[in-house]
Amino acid sequence: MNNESDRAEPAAPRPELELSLLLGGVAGAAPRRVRLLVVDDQPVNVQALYQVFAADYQVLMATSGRQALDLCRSKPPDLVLLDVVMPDMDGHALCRELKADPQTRDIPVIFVTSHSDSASEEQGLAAGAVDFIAKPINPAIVRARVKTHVTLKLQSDFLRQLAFIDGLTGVANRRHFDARLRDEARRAARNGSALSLVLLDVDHFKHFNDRYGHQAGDDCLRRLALTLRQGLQRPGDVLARYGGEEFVVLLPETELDGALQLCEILRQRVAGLAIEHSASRLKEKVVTLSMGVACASGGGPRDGQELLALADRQLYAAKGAGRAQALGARLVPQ
Ligand code: GH3
Ligand code: MG
Ligand code: MG
Repeated sequence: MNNESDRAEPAAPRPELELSLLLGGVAGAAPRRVRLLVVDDQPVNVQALYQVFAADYQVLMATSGRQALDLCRSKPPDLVLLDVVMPDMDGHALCRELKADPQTRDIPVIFVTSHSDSASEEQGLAAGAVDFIAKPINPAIVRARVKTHVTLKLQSDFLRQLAFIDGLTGVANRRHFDARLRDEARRAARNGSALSLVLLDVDHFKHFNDRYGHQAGDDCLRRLALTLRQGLQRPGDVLARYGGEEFVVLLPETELDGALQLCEILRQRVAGLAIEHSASRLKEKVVTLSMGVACASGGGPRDGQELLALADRQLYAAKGAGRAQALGARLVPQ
């Protein structure tokens, strides 16, 4: 969460601060500066817009449609200021391409144009632009329009993100996890790399709720989620709430021994929390997890569900072997 001093910033907050405020409540979302892309075949026009925005935004620049398209894919901006008349690919064509690609279609485009007749405006809107700004630019107007559209973009990014976040714990939800599992299984097949998956289930959690109440149970799940997230070792690792009192971790490019090492780190971290569980049937009266690990090496699983099913069987075995432990297996290629 953001602290009060963030909220007490001057009346006109800087855009990057607004972004961090918007995303600040979402666990794992790293705040970053808002990014604009200015596209014009005349470098002097690019410079003029750069001067207007450099203090408040990260400004990327392109002098051709092609270059702009490449930038939109490699370093997606939050808004594009786009010249209409350019050699090769003109502004309308670029805008249509951006809107046709799911990866770039949510980036708002504002045309900056000296053709302010209604036919040209109609054409721009049909190509998917959100607004028009007349050349020569008036800095105050450009700033205000950009601020409005950037704010709308950040709000819709935030709402889109919410659809993939678990409301109780703030980590990714099952929907997000399912999509990542599909992607990572494909990537592992393409690169011939290993992929591991860990299912984690709280031991005797029903007794925990019965003893301490559902609220305390929810609190416990939140603390576990935070601790597990802090225990992940690589930026590509994915933690999600799989449902109820179960979490799942996806570990790209990780062999079975690496996955089991991570389980040990997570076990120690959860033990470090020492959340009292006097109703546990285990000897230690603290909250513990059982973990089931599945690994597909040398090209990943044929599909992610197979990996999940194996992890589930290992989890079941870990429960049967006394809980509070991790068991793992390799997926045998057929
Ligand atoms: P085991 O060690 O075999 O996993 O036992 P368990 O009691 O953890 O497993 P079981 O599947 O019998 O019960 C899971 C319990 O988890 C049921 C429910 O009380 C609790 N639970 C599931 N989701 C939530 C939740 O969102 N909040 C709270 N507080 N409890 C939940
Ligand atoms: Mg369970
Ligand atoms: Mg359980």
